[in-house]
Amino acid sequence: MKRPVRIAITGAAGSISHSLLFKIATGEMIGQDQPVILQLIEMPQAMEPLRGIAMELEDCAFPLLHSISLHDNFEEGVVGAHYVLLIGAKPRGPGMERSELIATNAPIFAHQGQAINKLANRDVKVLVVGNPANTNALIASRNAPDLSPAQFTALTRLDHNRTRGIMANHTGANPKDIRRVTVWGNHSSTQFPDLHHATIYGEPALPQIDQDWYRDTFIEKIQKRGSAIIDARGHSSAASAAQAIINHMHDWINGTPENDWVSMGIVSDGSYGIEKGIIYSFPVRCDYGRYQIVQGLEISEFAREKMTLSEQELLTEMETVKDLLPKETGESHRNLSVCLRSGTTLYDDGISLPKKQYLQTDRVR
Ligand code: NAX
Repeated sequence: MKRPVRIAITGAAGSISHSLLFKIATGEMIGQDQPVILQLIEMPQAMEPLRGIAMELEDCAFPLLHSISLHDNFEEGVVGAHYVLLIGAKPRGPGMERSELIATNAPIFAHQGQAINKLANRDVKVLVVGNPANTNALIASRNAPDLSPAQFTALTRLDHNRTRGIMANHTGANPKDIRRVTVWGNHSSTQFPDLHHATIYGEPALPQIDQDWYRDTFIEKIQKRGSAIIDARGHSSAASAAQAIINHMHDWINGTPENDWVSMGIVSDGSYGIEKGIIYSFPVRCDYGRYQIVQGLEISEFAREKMTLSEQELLTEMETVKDLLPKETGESHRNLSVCLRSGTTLYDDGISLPKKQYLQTDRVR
């Protein structure tokens, strides 16, 4: 049995976490041989519901769940973390503009970036889920000068999975036979679900579907899927977001399948002409706990236009939060050639958080 790893999660009593925590504890995220320590972080007013969730986790008797600690303070909860999932964010209220949402959440992610920089494991892998995910990831990363920008990512895997799922339903193929789809850009309605390089049963996907349907219906359907789910359910995607988080982290840690790639929001190194330094969703392949952008894909005029639109949106968002982006990290974000750092050097670091400890077992020490 391996030594346990520390996973710090914000928004741990929220809807996404309610599906996610149980999947992590069964080993779906990292592996069936990897014990986990959950460091759950919430707002002070949500600590009691969080305690209830910890009780439920305990009641599942998961063999891989080494211990749980509960925190209403980010600094305390992120100590020694090998993985940090930033899910908690202020939700968009009725009539709230996207720019207001950005401004409200920005200082939280600046603060969290600083704390991760100081207190997390040096090989930490960070995934930002809370919206606006790409820009929040940028803020966190720019506020972590001692870590590599490549250690910070934003979730666009839900959009990637939606692209495959809806294509599978449309064509009758099994989702596993739909490969090499890409979601470019921002996790917003400007994202571009690209099927130009996709395959179905190993053959190019586009000739197998109606071009007008792809351009006029499919793209918008993916872009607006989040809103459609809110309209139908009255709440934003939760279980599918949890599944996407599992997929994103699993593939980052364990590698992507042969003959395929995934979409991840990562710092742009200028590939495909995208402005360096923004967090943009690219097609990536992962191996040994690292990722690299898939190079050499042909970009049509149609695709370029859509990719640029999303890039422009991210540049505008960056402008909105520029006061929270320290100048000294600008250079490291603009001059990143390959996205490599953070392998799988994971070990028990001997840190214990006794006061906040909820569940402790000694099976895997
Ligand atoms: P919920 O409102 O159910 O839960 C959020 C939880 O976060 C709450 O319990 C709240 O108390 C906590 N929280 C808020 N600020 C916090 C902070 N500073 N530190 C610790 N905890 C904090 O939202 P949920 O449905 O779980 O969604 C969470 C976030 O994910 C939202 O911002 C949502 O917009 C975003 N999403 C992002 C997706 C993506 O693909 N990137 C898809 C799903 C989702 O829409």
